[in-house]
Amino acid sequence: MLKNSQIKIQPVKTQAYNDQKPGTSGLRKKVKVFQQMDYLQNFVQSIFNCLPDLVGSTLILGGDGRYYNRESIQIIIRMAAANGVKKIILGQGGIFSTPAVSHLIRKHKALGGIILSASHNPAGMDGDFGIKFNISNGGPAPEEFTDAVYAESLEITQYHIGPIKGIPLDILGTYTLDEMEIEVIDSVNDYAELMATLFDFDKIKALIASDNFKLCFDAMYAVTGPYAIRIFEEILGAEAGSVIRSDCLPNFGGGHPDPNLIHAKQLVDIMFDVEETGSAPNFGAASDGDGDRNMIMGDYFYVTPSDSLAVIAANAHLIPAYKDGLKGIGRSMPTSQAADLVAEKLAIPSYETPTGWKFFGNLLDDKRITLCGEESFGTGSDHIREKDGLWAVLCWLNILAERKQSVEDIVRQHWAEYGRNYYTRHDYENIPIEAANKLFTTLQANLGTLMGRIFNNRTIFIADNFSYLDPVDNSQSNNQGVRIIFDDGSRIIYRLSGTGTEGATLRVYIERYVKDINEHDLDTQEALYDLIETAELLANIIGYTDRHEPTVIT
Ligand code: G16
Repeated sequence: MLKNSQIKIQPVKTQAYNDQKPGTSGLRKKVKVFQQMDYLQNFVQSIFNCLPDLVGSTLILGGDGRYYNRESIQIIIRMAAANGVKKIILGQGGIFSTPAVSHLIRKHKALGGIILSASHNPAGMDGDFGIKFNISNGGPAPEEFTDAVYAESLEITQYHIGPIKGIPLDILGTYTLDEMEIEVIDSVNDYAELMATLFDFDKIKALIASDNFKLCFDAMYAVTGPYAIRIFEEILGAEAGSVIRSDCLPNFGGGHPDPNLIHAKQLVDIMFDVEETGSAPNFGAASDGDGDRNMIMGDYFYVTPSDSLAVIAANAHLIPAYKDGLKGIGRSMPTSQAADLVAEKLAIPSYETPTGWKFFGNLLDDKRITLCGEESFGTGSDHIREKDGLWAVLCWLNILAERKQSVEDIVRQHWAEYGRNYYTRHDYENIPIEAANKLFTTLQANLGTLMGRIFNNRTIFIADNFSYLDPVDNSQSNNQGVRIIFDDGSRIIYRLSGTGTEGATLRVYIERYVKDINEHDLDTQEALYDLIETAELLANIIGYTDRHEPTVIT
C-alpha cells in the first residue's frame, strides 16, 4: 500500500493552450503535441473543472495501450487524487477497450470514465494520442459538456496534482494514494461476463466446434487482442491462432488499426484467399485501436457497415438479448438507409442522427432505440453507450449459429427481401485546411441553386446542411453535413472529418437504392459511377484540392 498523507498539494501554475477543442470523439493530437509542457494536465483539469460532483466520486480509467498511455495514466491518477476523487477503477496495465469502460461506468454507477485513445489513428512516438471523457450513462460526453471543457481550457491558469510516485499498473489489487483508492482490475473479465449474458454462447460454441466452420479475427495489434483471445479462443473454443495480430503493442505494429478494406489488408487477403490455400475462413472480422469499430467479412465477401447494421436488425430476434423485439433503430445521417427499411418492416421507429456516437445516447437512455450504427464501422446496442466491435462480431456469430448459412447467403437474402443500398465513402485525407474550407463554403453557398437541377436523369430534391433536433432534450445541432438528395432516393453527402490530426479530411458518402434483384451483383464503384462523377463535379473537388482520386475508398 502506498501512502501519501503527509504531502501538501499546491496548485501548479500553467499557461492555457488554444487548440484543445474536442472533435467528433474527444481530443486527438499528435503524441508530440500531448507531450508539450502541461498539455495533458491542462485538458484533464479542464474536464475536472466541468464536473461539479467530482469530489468523492468514482472514475473508470484506461486506454487502448498506445504510446504515452502509461505515462498519461500516472499523471491522471495523481491529478484525480489531488482533485478529491474517491476511487479510480483502472484496467491492468492501463488497458481498457472503449466498450469495456462504457460497461464499467454503468456497472459501478461511476461519475464517468477517462479513455486514452485516438481510436483508429496510428500510434507510436510519431503517431496520435487522444483523450475522451464518458459521462455517467457510459456514453461519450455530449457537445454541451465538451464545449464547456474547451472554454475552460482557454482560461485555465492552474491545475492540481499530487507529487506522488507511480503505482504498479500491472499488478491486480487495491492501492491507496492519499485519500484516493485505486483498484487495478482485469481488463477483460467484466466485459466478457456481459457478453455471455447477451448471446447464446452454447450455440456459438457448437458452431465454432463444427468441422466446417473456421473464423479469423484480426486485432490489428491493438486493444481487442486480449479480449478476443479470451472470448473467441478461451471461452468459445476457437482454435489457437484464430485471433491474429493479437499482441497489444504501443505502436500497433506500425499499422493503422482502422478495420476497413484498405487498412485491414491482412484479414482481407485471408478472407479472399489471395495465397490460394483453398481454405478461406467462413467468417472474418477486425476491430480498431480501442475496440469500438468492427468490420465483418465472409469467405470472399465483404459486408458494408450499413448492411451489417441492417442485417443485425433484421435478425435480432435470433439473439437472446433482443428476442423480445427492438424498440427502434438509430443510424447516423451519412449511413445508408438500409436499416430504415428494416425498421419500416418491423413497424418500429428509425432515427437519423448526426455523425458521432454521442448523439445516440439520449435515444438509448430514453428507450427509443435498441440498436444503432454508423457507416464508419460502428455498431452497437443499449447494452452499453458506445459502439462495440466485439459485440457486433458476436451478433454475427449468433446469427450464423442460428441460420446455418454463409455470411454471403444471409446478406444476399437480405438484399432480395429489402433491396440493395449500394454504398461507398470516398475520403480525401490531409488536404490543406484552407482548401477544404473554401470547398465547403462554396458548396454551401450554392445549395440554394441546386434544387430541381437534373444530373444523369436524377432531379435534386433536397440540398441542405443537415440539422438535428434531439427529440429527447430538444438540443439543436447544425451544420452536420451537406446533403444532396435526388428524387430516386440516391444521396450524396459531404462532411469534414472531426477525428483527423493532419490537415482536413473530406468525406464524400454516396448511396443508391436498387430494388431489382437482377441488379444486385454489380461492383459497388461501378453501380455508383455516375453519382461519384456528380459528387466530384458539384463540389469541384479537383479544383479545390488538386486531388484526382480519393485517398481511401470504403
Ligand atoms: C468517431 C465517433 C464516431 C464517428 C467517427 C467518424 O469514431 O465515435 O461516432 O462516426 O468518429 O468521425 P469523422 O467522420 O468525424 O472522422 P472513433 O472510432 O474514431 O471513436
